[in-house]
Amino acid sequence: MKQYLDIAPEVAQALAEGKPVVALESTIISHGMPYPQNVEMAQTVEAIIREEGAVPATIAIMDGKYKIGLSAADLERLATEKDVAKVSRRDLALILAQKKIGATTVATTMIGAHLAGIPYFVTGGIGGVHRGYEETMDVSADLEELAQTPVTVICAGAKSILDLPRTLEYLETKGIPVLGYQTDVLPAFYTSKSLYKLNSRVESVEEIAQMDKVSHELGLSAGSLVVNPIPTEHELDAAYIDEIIAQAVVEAEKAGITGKDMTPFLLGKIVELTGGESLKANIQLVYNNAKVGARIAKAYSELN
Ligand code: PSU
Ligand code: MN
Repeated sequence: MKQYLDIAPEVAQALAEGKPVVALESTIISHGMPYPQNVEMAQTVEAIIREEGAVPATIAIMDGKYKIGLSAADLERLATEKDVAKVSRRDLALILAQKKIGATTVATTMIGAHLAGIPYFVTGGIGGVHRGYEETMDVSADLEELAQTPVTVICAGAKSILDLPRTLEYLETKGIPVLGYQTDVLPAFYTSKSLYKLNSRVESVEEIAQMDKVSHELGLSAGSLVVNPIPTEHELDAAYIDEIIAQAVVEAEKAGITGKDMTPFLLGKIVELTGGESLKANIQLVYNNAKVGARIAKAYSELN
């Protein structure tokens, strides 16, 4: 597998020296946000991670390689090109073999990070069990990846385009720790709180790093989730955004959207229906996750 890795020199050096590195996904750039906010977000997230003293490693598939650490030109390509594939686990081999350009989801960013030896990955929200899954069987491959790949994912919970309580049940079944960072309840992406109580709460980045160390030493080989609430000054009104999401879900059904197109469709619809308000919140929560994720990665590197 390593023959397919193309690790940027700065990232390789940081890893060799045991310095903190934070992985970032690229589907959020190519399929999760409109241009030009997507590329601006991608650059700013990297800058925040650097300010915190860690090295960012945005991951994507390009030229038959799993690229770990991208240039500004690579970010621009992912943000603007029309034929960027959304690459989940099942797509990985084909897109590499065809030497196409592909954006990595949470699942494939975890795979790449793990291959490169990066234990931390920052994003906005993960995929999960979709509403109406009883009919569609739409459960994101992100959850299966979390069950088998030992990377800690820092996110702002999941948005209620998903069935949040069932997503939590699935995570429990698969043995995936969900740590509330200074929260008792699952954050719901656009809002800092949901109705769903978590099993575990942590107060500090050091506690998270210590748990990760034990988990790796035990060889548990599962990932974990750190759920970090959106700062309250940036959150949206719960009733307002729930209504918008419900409307987006109905429109997806009407339009006959299925499979990998579902999440990007819903994200786009929500941006449209909120007149861009949801995008602002989305960007701010990613920045907040980058700050916390870099601090956890630093605490972890100081333990080793
Ligand atoms: N949630 C977001 N923004 C995103 C995604 C999810 O708020 O960009 C992306 C992530 O890359 C995630 C993927 O891994 O969607 C999940 O897609 P699916 O539901 O098709 O598994
Ligand atoms: Mn799906």
